[in-house]
Amino acid sequence: MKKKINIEGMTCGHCVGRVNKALSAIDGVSEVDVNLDEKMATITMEREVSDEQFKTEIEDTGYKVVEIESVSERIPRGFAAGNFNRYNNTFCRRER
Ligand SMILES: [Cu+2]
Repeated sequence: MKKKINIEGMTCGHCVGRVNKALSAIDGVSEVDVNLDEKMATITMEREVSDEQFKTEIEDTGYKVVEIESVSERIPRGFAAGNFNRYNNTFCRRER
């Protein structure tokens, strides 16, 4: 599961580090990528984390959440659901 969060107020690498740290500390979050230019945090979750929780964490850290978008993981045609590797989010074309 992935979410993209549009964050207002980050101005430098220090801000990125603070947001990254706050988001990484949330239980259920496995990976965080914060892009300063795009004002966007991309979150990978092991299980569902509510938008409300992300919003609270980010705003407590001193930044503003503009929008939270859930990113669906579409399984490409030709791949069985079981061939989807959740660990590294890749599709494995192994023989059955
Ligand atoms: Cu900064």
